[in-house]
Amino acid sequence: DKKCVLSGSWRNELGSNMTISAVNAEGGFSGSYLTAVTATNKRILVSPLKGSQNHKSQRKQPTFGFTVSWTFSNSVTVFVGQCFMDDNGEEILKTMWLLRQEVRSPGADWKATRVGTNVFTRIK
Ligand code: B9F
Repeated sequence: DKKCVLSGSWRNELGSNMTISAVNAEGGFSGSYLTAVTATNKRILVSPLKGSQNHKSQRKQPTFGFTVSWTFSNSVTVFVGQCFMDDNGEEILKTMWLLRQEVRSPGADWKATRVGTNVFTRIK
């Protein structure tokens, strides 16, 4: 039975690209993320990501999480998701994310977090 493997290159429905390194024995991985979108006119740069996969008994469809620390802004996005084998035998990552923006004061906290979903497919 084919297992869903996180390492490799992926693209989401926005056109963002990420590359994930090999997953180590502890489930840890790193990689890089190039977002296709930004809500400001900042110049987009490649940003590093760090994450971990739940490794208990080498699941076929593992859960994982990773953080992208944006190099071109004072914000971070955390993703959580699961690596699935779809009906065509293709790997697909279903994720949800929280984007935390830097704000000036606690009173602005209410508007500091965005939420969404992204679906990634492997770049071949
Ligand atoms: O647009 C974000 C940003 C942070 C501070 C100024 C600009 C950084 C890029 C986030 C990319 C998101 C989407 N790309 C993707 O692939 S991460 C989740 C989505 N999936 C202005 C203030 C806060 C946001 C915009 Fe900004």
